[in-house]
Amino acid sequence: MSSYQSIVVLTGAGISAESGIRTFRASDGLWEEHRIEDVATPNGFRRNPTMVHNFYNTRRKQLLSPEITFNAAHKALALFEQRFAGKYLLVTQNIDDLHERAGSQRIVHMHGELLKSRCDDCGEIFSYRDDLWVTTPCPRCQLSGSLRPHIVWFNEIPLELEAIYSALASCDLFVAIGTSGNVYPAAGFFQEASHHGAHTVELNLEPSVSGSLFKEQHYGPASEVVPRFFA
Ligand code: BJW
Repeated sequence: MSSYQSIVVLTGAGISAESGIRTFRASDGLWEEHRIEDVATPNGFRRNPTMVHNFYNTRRKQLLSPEITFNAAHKALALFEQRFAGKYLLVTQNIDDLHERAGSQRIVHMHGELLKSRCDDCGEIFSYRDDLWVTTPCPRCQLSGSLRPHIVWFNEIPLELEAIYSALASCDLFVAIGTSGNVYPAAGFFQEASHHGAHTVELNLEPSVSGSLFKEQHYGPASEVVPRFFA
């Protein structure tokens, strides 16, 4: 690893699976029980904000429950960041805060954060650990019913793309961890990095849809393969 000067790591739901947070596309995943159009699109929220708030309130409560803690994979990334002398960026698609709890600092939540809310009217973002209701007024502009989860839904533009593409253009190592490669633009990041000359690595429980296109692959639970790779 000491031969690399600039590293981008992309994480997905698989890194938090062993912490007890469900992934999306597994047979027991979140999308088996909920229609994406209902709970993860701007139209779904417009149609039934109460149902969408309930969906995220339930997940917020679960994330804050004592049994949910970061695992060895989150910790290995945080320790690696501390000792790596070069440029490093952790891009996560996850909306949980387990990377932060493990100690990661240079991190971008491209699909938003579960413990934040945003005012649709004034745009202010708030730390939010309580249940969010349709009637909760915006603490800044006082408008009622304008708060929404600070989440990037389908057909919305992911966050901090400029910083991400800039890091992808200059990295010499790109590592994707625990993501199925189904959701764009994140699913195309390895090709972007590779196009600019980076070595690309997939760490996953099983091959993702584009696993064979990575230059190096290691398969197994994140709590085992990630600490081994970043040792
Ligand atoms: C383990 C493990 C263990 C298990 N150890 N591994 C056609 C029609 C309409 C739209 C599109 C279209 N084609 C493309 C689009 C765009 C669309 C898209 O990609 N759709 C696809 C479904 C086709 N994308 C968007 O709309 C995005 N926005 C966009 O494109 O804007 C336009 C634009 C972009 C760029 C520039 C300019 C304009 C927005 C996408 C938002 C995604 N939001 C969600 C919901 C977030 C909120 C929530 O959590 O409720 O984000 S969807 C969901 O999927 C979530 C995740 O971040 C994301 C990725 O999932 P992930 O992490 O890969 O999880 P899984 O479950 O799929 O996979 C888990 C993996 O872990 C598996 O591989 C397992 O093997 C592994 N694993 N246990 C290691 N122990």
